[in-house]
Amino acid sequence: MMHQNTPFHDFEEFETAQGGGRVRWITGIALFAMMLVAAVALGYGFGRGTWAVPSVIADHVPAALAGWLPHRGTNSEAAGTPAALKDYAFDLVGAQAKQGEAVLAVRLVHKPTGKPIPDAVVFAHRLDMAPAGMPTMTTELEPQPATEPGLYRFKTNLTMAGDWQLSLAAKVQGETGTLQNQLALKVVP
Ligand SMILES: [Cu+2]
Repeated sequence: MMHQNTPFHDFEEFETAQGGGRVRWITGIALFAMMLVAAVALGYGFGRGTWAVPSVIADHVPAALAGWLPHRGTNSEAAGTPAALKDYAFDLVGAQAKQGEAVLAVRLVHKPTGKPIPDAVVFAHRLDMAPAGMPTMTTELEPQPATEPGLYRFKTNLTMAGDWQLSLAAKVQGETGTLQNQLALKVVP
């Protein structure tokens, strides 16, 4: 064959190539397409929470990033929370909200003492309708200034009535690791 190791230079060359070359060319395209589909499927799985990042990787990701990693969507108190942080929890102020624009407030408390934790770095990284079977339906979350210590607020738009889930992560001063909580929110029309 003429072009053992060189790719085809133009379409005409492809057209006039003998069977072997053409088959290899088509196989290459098919392979690429399959990889593309696999990659998209994997990404979709991550988005839906079907896949979780293996702990081997997740454990070594900087805390600032960890909150943004995809994680399984169903557990309330995420399994990834280190033991020292099990004493901390988020509480949603008002488990019910009206449909439309809203400011959600969560309180971060140290459970044994009941004290609010004011200086945590809090990420509200996802608000979605996974509990209503719509894990891909998400809405915006915009951090707002705190109005009292230990209270963290986020502006959002609750576009649909039903069951929502707020995924939060926090770095607590003096504690290693990242606290991860998922809070249920009921939105009424
Ligand atoms: Cu929905």
